[in-house]
Amino acid sequence: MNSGISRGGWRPAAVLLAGLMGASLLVASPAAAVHGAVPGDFNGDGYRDAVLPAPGANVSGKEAAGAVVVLYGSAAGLAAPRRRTITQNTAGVPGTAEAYDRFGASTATADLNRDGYADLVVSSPYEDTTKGTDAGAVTVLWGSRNGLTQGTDLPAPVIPNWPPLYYGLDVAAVSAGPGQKTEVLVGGWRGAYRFNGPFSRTGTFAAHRGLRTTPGASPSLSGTSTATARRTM
Ligand SMILES: [Ca+2]
Ligand SMILES: [Ca+2]
Ligand SMILES: [Ca+2]
Repeated sequence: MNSGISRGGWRPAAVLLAGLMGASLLVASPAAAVHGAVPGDFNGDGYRDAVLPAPGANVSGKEAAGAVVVLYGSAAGLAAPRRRTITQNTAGVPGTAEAYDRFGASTATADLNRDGYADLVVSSPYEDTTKGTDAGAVTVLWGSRNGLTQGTDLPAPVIPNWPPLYYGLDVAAVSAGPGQKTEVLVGGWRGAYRFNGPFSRTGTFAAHRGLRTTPGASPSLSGTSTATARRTM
């Protein structure tokens, strides 16, 4: 469950982030209040919001279950009182906080469903699922007028002889245009997975594929399909 990362490895980052919360992040945002015009604006008020991942966070006694802290911006900048902590135990978020899930190990932001509200991709690469121990999980938290309140899973494609492992070690998201131009890339131990839009906040997407990496060989595409995201844990 805990392979790959030492138990205390995330604490220095958490301390650094705590320091940033009290210093450089508390600056005035120059953003104009235009809905949909500001990257990283989860509640569409025109002010960029900030994400502080805390994958080493203890959640209800579960060590390193993980959390992300969202600081909502305003005309006065970011401030600790306008923060919200999100875990797998938060209502509307798939899954349950368990020891060493490390929810928040990687995050990425883009407006995946093109509704004007930025969305947040959050991984928990040490999640145990029906696909195996430490198979990993990736969740999309959808932006709305009330911020990030609902999430759906972005499950690894089912590819024969290629079960996911540490799915979500890294994530990236791009919203470069409608449809297929919107993408989420998920890195795992055995390769990368690519999801194409259009995405919807009910958890659907158009297509995904696995880019398998074999030592000493060139990466090759291992599977392509059309699917609806559903948690199978
Ligand atoms: Ca905002
Ligand atoms: Ca979990
Ligand atoms: Ca959105």
